[in-house]
Amino acid sequence: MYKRFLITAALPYANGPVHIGHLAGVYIPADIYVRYLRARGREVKFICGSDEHGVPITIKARQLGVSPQDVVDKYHTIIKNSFERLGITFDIYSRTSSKIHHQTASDFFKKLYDEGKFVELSGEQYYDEEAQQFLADRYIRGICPKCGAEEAYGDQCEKCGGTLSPTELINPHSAISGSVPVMKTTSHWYLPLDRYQAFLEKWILEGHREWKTNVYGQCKSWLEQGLQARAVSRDLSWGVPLPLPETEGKVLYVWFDAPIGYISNTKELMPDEWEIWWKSADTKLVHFIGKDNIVFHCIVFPAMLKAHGEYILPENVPANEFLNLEGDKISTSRNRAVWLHEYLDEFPGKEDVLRYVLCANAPETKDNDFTWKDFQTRNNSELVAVLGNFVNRSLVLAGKYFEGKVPPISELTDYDKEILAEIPTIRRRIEEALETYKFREALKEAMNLARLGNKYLADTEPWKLAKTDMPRVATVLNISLQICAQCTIVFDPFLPFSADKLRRMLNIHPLSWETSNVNALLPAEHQLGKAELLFEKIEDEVIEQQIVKLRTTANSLAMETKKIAPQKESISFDEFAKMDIRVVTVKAAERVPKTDKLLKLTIDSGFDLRSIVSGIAEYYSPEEIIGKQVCVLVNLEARKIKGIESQGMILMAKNDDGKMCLMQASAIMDNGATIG
Ligand code: B3M
Ligand code: ZN
Repeated sequence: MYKRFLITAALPYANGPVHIGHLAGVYIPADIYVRYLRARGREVKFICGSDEHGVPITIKARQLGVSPQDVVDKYHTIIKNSFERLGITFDIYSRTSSKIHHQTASDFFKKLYDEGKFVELSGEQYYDEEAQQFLADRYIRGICPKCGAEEAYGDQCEKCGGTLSPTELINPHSAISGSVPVMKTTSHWYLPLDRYQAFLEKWILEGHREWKTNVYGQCKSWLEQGLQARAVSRDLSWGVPLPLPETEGKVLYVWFDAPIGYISNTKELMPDEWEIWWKSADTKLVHFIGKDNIVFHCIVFPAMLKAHGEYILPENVPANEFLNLEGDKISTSRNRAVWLHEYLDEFPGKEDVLRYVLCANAPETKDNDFTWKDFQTRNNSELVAVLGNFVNRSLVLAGKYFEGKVPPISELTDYDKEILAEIPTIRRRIEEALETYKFREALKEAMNLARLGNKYLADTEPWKLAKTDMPRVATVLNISLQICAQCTIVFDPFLPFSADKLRRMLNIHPLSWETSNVNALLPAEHQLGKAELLFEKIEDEVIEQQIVKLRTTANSLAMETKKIAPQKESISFDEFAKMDIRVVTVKAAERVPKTDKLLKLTIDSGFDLRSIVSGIAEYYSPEEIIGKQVCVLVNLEARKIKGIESQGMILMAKNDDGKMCLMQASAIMDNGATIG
């Protein structure tokens, strides 16, 4: 009933390369699905592009000392190129810094604005007076109130994973200038999602019970919590400027503009027909994403589309879970990943091995783990030993006994008929699995076709009949070669490079998926091509190298990109002189309950005893620090930390990686000795 299929894949942030987690989660399943739809003769457009706005990109730009445009130009090219090399067949891979996207996104916003679909709310937000800009949550750092971790972000603590709001941070400071931010009033526009609660409950909870359980479940819990209004604008200079007067310095929130990138990329691809793809009920729209993007693709973007009123909604959002690497999280910032462009350089000609392993091991319903050992095992004992072995034996025997031609078939035994009858059954199982986004299962069924061929050869042993019953050898090899031809069809969505190679060995053009008559695929006397190895074994040392590489780069690159905090704005001597820093002695110390980083200290300042709360419990136990002479800024305004009055701040030295140590006088001094 659908006339066309509009398939989108999550727009990767252009602040780093693509890694195997992205591939397993999003891009390989999407490409398999699109290749399958095309093989079935359906009209398909496969849409993607770089997501080039948002705070992570501006942070990366600051880290590298370049502009955000430089960052996205670099990574857009790397990402686009590596997808092409892996055979990901987008019809367009564009980018959200394009003019057409800026225009499309701001028009989309303006329509909702003019129709009163937004609410405008003013509120207090942290502002960096030195950098003269409002601070997005990611740009505010401070001590996590939940666990005491230093350098927690304004929206999240990476240490304990707690969700934070900037005002909860202890000792908040700007990640841009390091200064203490001030609260300033700013206004933003919000999409009142609560107004779409009833619609979304009906559309999802009643209308899409067929969605994957991990997706349906996440939507259900979001809806049960009750939807809140979400900001659609931000105080940032990098992004799609708001199409409203007096809003310079404000841009569309990245998660408002990015999904509209699917529309603008389609518009770029088909300037005249894009609307039929996005506005006709007989278009099937499917979003391929990772699980962290479910709420944006199932709740926020559909609410935006509904608010706009002219667009269709996604028919399915088959999100995958996460892929881990050697038992731990993949981390871009810690360079703990297998980067696609590096894999392609280090494993030339093995694109399909990665496609195979990441599909066979895909985190379709739960997080899964990629190990280099499993990569090797699946290559050697599945691709080489089953599919490669079957194809090679069929072609070598045809070369040996029939001059490389497809031999004629004579009468069929019951076993032959059984084998031939199994082929359409396996194909049907592959189709059912692919139609319902079960790519692991579909690939397993495709491998069952190769297993069927392998078993058929092993059971009939044509090489033993060559002397006595050539007609029988001919029949067995004819059927084996028909199965090889079927393999070029069913493996094409998964292993396009190998399917091409197998077609060359069989000397055939691409066969239509709809060809169901297995006997007619390769007519008798058809001249085959040269037999080659479809896959080659991967040796232990190759895998060992990758494991060693992961162990070293996962730390070294973080070291290489270790950033020394930039020098702060210069200050006058008078400003410095305002600080009153003293040598003091720690008289008592205890852990702050329910935190793992905070100590409550009682210090003798020479003129009083006072308490100070400090985030040093990870480096000093109470016993270790009692009796030590340390340096304290005694005239810092007192503040409550976890309910404890803290009067001053202990001076600590801190590395880029967070390691800290006390600053101490090089000789015993009087308590209260001034430091200046
Ligand atoms: N840029 C990818 C991510 O969250 C995000 C997807 C946008 S799709 C519109 O990693
Ligand atoms: Zn924390």
